[in-house]
Amino acid sequence: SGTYEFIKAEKRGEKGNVGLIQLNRPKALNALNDGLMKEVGEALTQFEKDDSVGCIVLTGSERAFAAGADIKQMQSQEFAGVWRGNFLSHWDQLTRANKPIIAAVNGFALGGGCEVAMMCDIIYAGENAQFGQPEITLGTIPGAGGTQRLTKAIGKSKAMEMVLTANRMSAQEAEKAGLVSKVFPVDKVVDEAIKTAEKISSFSKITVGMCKESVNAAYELSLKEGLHFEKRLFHATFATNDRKEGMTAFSEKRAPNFTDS
Ligand code: CO8
Repeated sequence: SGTYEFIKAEKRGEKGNVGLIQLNRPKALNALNDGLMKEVGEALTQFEKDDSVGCIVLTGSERAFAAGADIKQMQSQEFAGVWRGNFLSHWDQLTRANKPIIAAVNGFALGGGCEVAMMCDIIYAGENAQFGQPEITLGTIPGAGGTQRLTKAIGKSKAMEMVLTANRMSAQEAEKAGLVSKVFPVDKVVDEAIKTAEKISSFSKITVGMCKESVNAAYELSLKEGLHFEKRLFHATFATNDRKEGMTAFSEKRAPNFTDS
């Protein structure tokens, strides 16, 4: 893992099979400037390439996951420039990762911070987490999925209310609404995310990748197309050594030894 200005990246877990990316711009509550998002992309590329890493955890500090896109960086921008440069379009690199990403969210996850968490595959929240889309207070609108992924995650009425009022949602409400899968004490959430990531990393990377791809297809495809896609991937697992090993190990009452092949 290289040296970064705005993030920290290291391998964690007993077997070093978890890639941990920590947003580290504490004075600005991890506001997501261009440099920070570029570094997240670089760390992600490293962990995607690293065969020993099976799952990635993205976190911030105990006070803030991220308080949004960098407002000071956006303040002086004008329409023609952001349109021509397709401003912030590179953020979606997170959504193209093959390996699963768990967001471990403490404190503020606002605007782009909430959107980045929603780009991840699983969200764990600390008890102090607060999710919100306050863009409307700045005269702008969510631009990285806040009107789309949030609506799919918690439904129209709750999403509409958050986007139109800027009201924040607590960790407990977010769990109830299905935005996050589990809530933990603040000082435990990263460890719990790493534990889950270690478990995911213990399975075949091929199978993990197929599970992720297939669940994500549910967001894009009709039920009929999605079921067809799933069935084809299911059939494809029968071409892998790891499917054979998994079923053989079960029959022989022993632990499987997956080789990612
Ligand atoms: N951008 C830049 N700086 C920020 C940001 C931000 N989003 N959030 C906080 N900071 C800075 C503050 O300016 C302050 O800096 P300084 O000490 O130099 O004044 C420092 O962080 C600490 O913040 P506060 O003093 O405000 O701390 P408080 O505890 O009083 O308040 C809050 C914390 C409530 C989180 C408050 O900082 C806040 O409201 N922040 C802005 C939240 C926000 O509106 N976020 C949405 C931004 S817009 C956005 O994300 C659009 C996304 C579009 C993405 C499109 C991608 C394609």
